[in-house]
Amino acid sequence: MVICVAENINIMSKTLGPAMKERNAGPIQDMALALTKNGADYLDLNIGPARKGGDELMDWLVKTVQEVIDLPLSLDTTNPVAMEAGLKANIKGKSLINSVSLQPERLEKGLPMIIRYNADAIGLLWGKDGMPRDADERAAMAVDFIYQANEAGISTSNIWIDPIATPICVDINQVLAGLEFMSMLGEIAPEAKSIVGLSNVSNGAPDNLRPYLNRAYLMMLMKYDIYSAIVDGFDKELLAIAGGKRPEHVKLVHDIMDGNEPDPASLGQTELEYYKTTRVLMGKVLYSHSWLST
Ligand code: THG
Repeated sequence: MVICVAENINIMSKTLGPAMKERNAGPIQDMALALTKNGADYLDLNIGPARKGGDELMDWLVKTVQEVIDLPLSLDTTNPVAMEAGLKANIKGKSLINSVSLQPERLEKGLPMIIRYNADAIGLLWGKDGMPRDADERAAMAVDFIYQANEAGISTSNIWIDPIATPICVDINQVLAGLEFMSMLGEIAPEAKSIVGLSNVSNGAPDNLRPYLNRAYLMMLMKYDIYSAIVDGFDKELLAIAGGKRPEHVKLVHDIMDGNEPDPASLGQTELEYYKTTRVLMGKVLYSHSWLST
């Protein structure tokens, strides 16, 4: 079972963005109920950088959502004042702070909030010099993050490490580095949890094809016991995979990763799609928007 954090309540959304700005609860509560019904485990409340009035917005958003559902919340903002407002407003379950990074200022403000509000936090592997370039840099940053959290009195088990997924159409090497890092994390910090934003990988791909990339990448990460994922909570097939309900597809993907390639001619439609997508995500085939039809 992979914990699913639904990403859909975000200020970039064409419908919910305006609803947040107008403090129009209806569309947001409808979305929260729909995501809960689909089986999401957490709801990510993403208000972005929210420089102006972020604290009021996050306070309102948490209360609005908690009027209708009981799921734990992931509070997604880079504004520490808005983050604290959300932590204060939350009256149900343990909050997930999304996120604390290795940037000195975010670390300084973020770590004490974990303690003060008895929260979990996503440890985003983003440092002074930006994004890590490969799996080893991710490993070094994960060790550094966990060390600093422990020094501040935080248990490793409260940290969900996020290696930062980036779009396949921008750089396949980062997709591979994320996987390689996940294969290392269990040894680096067995008590740490992990989380990956699956939709980041398919960003820029045609909308109707994004689910193939998201689902295949999830199955690949499951080989290394990924703990949780940030997901499109309306992709029911993805939620089924995360819930352990597609063992035959997961096995196919893991076999391909192990070099046990099936004969493509023997595969059904869905299996063939996962076969092609896994090979693209492994870097064996160059990504293009038409990867499924060639
Ligand atoms: N790690 C962590 N937090 C994150 C991310 C991550 N938060 C933000 C992001 N990545 C995860 N959230 C989203 C939200 C929406 C989309 C992708 C990731 C998305 N939205 C559609 C689009 O842009 O085309 C629009 C959908 C809509 O209109 O609602 O793709 O990696 N810790």
